[in-house]
Amino acid sequence: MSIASRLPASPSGKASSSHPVSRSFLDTNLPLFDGSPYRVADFSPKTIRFGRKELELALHEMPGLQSLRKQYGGNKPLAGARITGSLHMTVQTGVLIETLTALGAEVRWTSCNIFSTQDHAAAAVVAGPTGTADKPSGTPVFAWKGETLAEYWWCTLQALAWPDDEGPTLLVDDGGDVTGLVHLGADLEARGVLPDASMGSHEEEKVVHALLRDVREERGDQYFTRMAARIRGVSEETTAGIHRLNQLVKAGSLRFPAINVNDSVTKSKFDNIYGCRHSLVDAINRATDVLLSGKRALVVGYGDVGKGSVQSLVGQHARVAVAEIDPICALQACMAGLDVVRIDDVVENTDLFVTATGNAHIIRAEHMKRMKHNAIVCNIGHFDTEIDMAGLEAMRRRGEVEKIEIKPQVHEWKFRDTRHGPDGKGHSILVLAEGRLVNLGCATGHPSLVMSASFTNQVIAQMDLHLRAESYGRTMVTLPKHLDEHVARLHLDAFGAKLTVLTEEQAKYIGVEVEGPYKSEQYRY
Ligand code: NAD
Ligand code: RBV
Repeated sequence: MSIASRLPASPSGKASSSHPVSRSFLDTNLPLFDGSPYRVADFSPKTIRFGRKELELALHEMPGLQSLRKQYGGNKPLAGARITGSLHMTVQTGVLIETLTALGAEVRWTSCNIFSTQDHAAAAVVAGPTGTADKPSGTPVFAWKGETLAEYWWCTLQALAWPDDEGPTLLVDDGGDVTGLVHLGADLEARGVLPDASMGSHEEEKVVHALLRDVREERGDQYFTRMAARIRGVSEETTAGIHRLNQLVKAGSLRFPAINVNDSVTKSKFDNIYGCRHSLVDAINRATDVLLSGKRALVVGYGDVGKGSVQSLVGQHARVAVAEIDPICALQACMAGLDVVRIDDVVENTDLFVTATGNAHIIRAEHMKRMKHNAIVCNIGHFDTEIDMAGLEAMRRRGEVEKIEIKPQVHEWKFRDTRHGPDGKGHSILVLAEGRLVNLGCATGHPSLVMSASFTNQVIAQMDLHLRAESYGRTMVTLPKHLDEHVARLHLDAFGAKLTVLTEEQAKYIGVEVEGPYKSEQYRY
């Protein structure tokens, strides 16, 4: 199916730009600067209604966001903020977007992954709570499920390209792609380097450089420099993005302050663990429907995401082993009663492989060649670096393996010259979501209640940056503990939990205030 036929032929609303019409970007058939108010897959009234109903149900499960709307909706603390978001365009993210706009912000959005958009959520957000297909009154969204890489980076540019050319004042990022694009664009401009696709070392980098080259040719050599100067700060959602921001801080090249949302306790110790506990098995079931009980599973990486992933599989009574590089995490796995193994020692007799390291080159093509017939291979880390998809592709080009689509985001890879498949012929493996994060590619990500805690931190971070970003300097900070405790408190009622209140005497005895914070900064939960 061509892109044009998947996208609305003429998105409603007028394209608004003072610039001449752009050339189209790579093979997208989309003008580099589209000027359209939105691009989504399906903007029919039926899809909008479905999205709206799911947003309403999700809001009920997101008490943190409800509470922020109640507390701040009246005085619009985000008035004047122009927020560009790059975060999975799901139902839960829809509720986040509409919380930001309820608090006064102007918002433009894109997804941070080519497979994670829920098209009905995107449509509902564009229509807005009171708008329709004919008269949308919501937020510009540029995202659809199943983008190509060129479409993905095109969407990211549209979310940054405000119609009046002024750009965003704040970013919400998940994984660092939008922050990285602005930084790379501005850095190349500062160094006087003309970007070119040949500068990229792999396919995605080539697309990014092609985008920067085209922007340079159309908008000159100050486009990203000016944009970066206007951006007052970013709040980053996930571990992978925090790694990238740490590298920028270390190199002294971070251009605006960053709030590390991931390391709020009510984010990483909930979303990364309990979110994955819900959504890993959900994804494997939706993708394959294979029985997990009694099967041998290997989870590579036993950090927060690995711990949630293991719990998810143990809940199905799979026989789970873990691979780790860190002795502390490996010992934690031992204490949880798990075998700690090396992938090379178990690759032939494992039924299911899950990578959760945030690292690269974890499952290599040579491993996949040795796997059992119909072994399932998937990744729940942020990027597609953990499973060697490029290695598999190279084998496919050499005719050594065949790629067969079972359904979108579920592929059989059939090895031609192995002999341990049926009848002593080639074996197959099943790769989910093309090696990208499986819970958002094959399912719908974490449930609303978990995302409520993460996104309450996001909104608090955005309000804080809007109020006083400059006070942080060009560095990365986490939100203070009393706000972390506040976010947790906002979610207790949903469970009917009754918190015990300290007496003055008890508070004095343990050296805290009655109203908190209750733990030192070093406490690990
Ligand atoms: P983490 O740092 O807590 O855990 C990663 C673990 O992997 C660490 O314990 C580390 O020692 C281990 N590791 C690193 N290299 C390894 C290797 N070669 N072999 C074995 N183990 C190795 O990070 P996290 O918070 O668990 O996040 C992991 C990834 O998941 C990140 O990319 C993050 O952005 C992503 N994430 C995804 C979701 C999701 O919904 N899919 C949710 C949260 C985070
Ligand atoms: N994530 N979002 C969802 N349902 O919208 N599910 C997971 C959702 C986020 C989560 O916060 C994690 O850190 C990030 O996706 C990884 O990209």
